[in-house]
Amino acid sequence: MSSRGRIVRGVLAPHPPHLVYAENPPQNEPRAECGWEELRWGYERLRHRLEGEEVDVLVVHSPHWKTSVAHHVLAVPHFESLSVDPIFPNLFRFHYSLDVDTELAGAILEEGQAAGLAMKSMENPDFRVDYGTITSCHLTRPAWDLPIVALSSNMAATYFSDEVAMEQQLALGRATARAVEATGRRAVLLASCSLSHRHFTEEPEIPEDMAFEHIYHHGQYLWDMRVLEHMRRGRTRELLADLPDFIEQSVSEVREGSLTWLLGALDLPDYPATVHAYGTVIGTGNAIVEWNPADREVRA
Ligand code: 2X7
Ligand code: FE2
Repeated sequence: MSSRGRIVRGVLAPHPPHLVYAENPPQNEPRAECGWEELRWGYERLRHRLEGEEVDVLVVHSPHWKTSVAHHVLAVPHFESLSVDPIFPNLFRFHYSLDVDTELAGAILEEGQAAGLAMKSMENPDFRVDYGTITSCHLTRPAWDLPIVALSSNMAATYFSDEVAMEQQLALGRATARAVEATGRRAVLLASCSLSHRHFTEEPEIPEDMAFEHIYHHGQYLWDMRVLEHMRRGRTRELLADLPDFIEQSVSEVREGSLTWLLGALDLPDYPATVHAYGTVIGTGNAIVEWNPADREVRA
């Protein structure tokens, strides 16, 4: 057991491919003029905050890697391919090349199994990594100079109820935290998801035409603000209590478990989170939110 291992930051790190498109990185084929600045500048603020920190690995939980049986963990040392967004192939054709921290992946698998969770390692070298994982990692760390660990969204329990699924994701989060500590890793955890998820159905001719970009339903906005206020006040228990209604009433992508996993890993933070940005992408609510576990120690 190493005392060095810790979660350096937990981040709500949404993955709309539009944000990568608008940044024009060399890995992405389509070119953009601009767009979604508020959210992109929020990611920039997050990156500044991470600049002075020593980080070994990014651990990401993505709603776009859905599994029906078990929580899956990427367990091949290197992946390289072209990721094309199935809905927005005009915006996201991203050539990725990434390394996986297989030791930490194995430790999460073992800790999850020991906690009674159905877990599986994904060992197919030809597996195509989902765009949620790629986008959140890219926007947090565009240099791609760190290995990652990626976790799937196990949907099995959601067919029973969102409450039961949340319990499992909290347990997976706690298992992740134990594995980070046991392997001595300094990890940044990324919950790759949007908040409210009602979106428009017709894409504007120019995707980055911001005249079309706004929330389409005031109720969705009120929900996003309620959820963010809980985060800003460190009210995680109230947040968790609200999530089933939030999921139902705003079709929220938190249903897939990324946020609940993160809150479990952070041991239900009772300290305020920093909201770096809030904005819409195709009408869905997205926020970049940072928790610094050192804030708990400061208050203790
Ligand atoms: O996957 C997404 C998303 N969650 C939100 C907005 C736009 C595109 O893709
Ligand atoms: Fe998504």
